[in-house]
Amino acid sequence: MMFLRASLPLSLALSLSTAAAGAVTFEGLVQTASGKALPDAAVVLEPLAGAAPAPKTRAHAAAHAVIEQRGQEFAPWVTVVQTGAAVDFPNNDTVRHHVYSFSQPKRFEIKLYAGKPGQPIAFDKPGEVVIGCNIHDWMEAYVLVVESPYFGKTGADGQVRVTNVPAGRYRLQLWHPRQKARMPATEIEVGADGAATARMKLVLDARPREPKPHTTVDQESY
Ligand SMILES: [Cu+2]
Repeated sequence: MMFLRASLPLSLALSLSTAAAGAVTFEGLVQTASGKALPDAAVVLEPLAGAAPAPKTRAHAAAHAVIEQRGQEFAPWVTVVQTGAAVDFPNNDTVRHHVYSFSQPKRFEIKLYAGKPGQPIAFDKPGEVVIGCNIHDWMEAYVLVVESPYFGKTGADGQVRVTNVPAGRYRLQLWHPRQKARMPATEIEVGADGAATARMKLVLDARPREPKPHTTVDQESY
C-alpha cells in the first residue's frame, strides 16, 4: 500500500493499476494525522487533460441523493455529488424542519415542512455547501459538489472505494468538513501496471465529527 502525506511534493506520481478493460477500482484508506481512521472524508479524482473520457457523463456517479432528517439530525452528515445532481430532503421526524443554506455555490431554503418536499434541490455549481435547520441549531449537513464523476466518501473504517476509474492521470483531492487546512491536490497516475485495483493510504489533518448536543427537544406538532 502506498503512503501519501499532504507534505509530499505535488509531482509525486504513484504507480497504480489498470484492468484489461482499462478501468481501475481505486481503494483508499484515509487517516487523521494521529493515525485514526477518518470517516466522512471525500476523495475526488479529477481527470487531467487527455487522461480520461469526458467526465460530464454521470455513469459512475449518482445524479440523485437523499439527505433525510431523522431524530432531529441530518443523515448522512456528508454527501458528495457531481455537479447537477438533485438532492431530496425528506423529513422523517414528527416535528417540522426548515432547511436552508447560505453557502455561495447553493443558497436555498425549504420553509417549515413535514414529509417530503415536492421538489429536490439541484446542486449545479461546484463547491462546499453547509446546510442547517432554522428550528434546530445543532442540525448540520454538508454537500460537496464536484465536477468529476470519480469520487467517494470514507466509511467508519476510513476506507473508500471509487469504481470504474479509467486509466490516466488524475488530480487527487481530499476533503473533510473538519479539516484543519485545505490539503494540496496531488497528481497520481492510474493504470501504470495492469492491476485491477489501486490502493493508497492518505493522511488528512482533520477532526472526526463531534455531534453537537441537542439544546432543546422541540415537541411542536403539525
Ligand atoms: Cu429542524
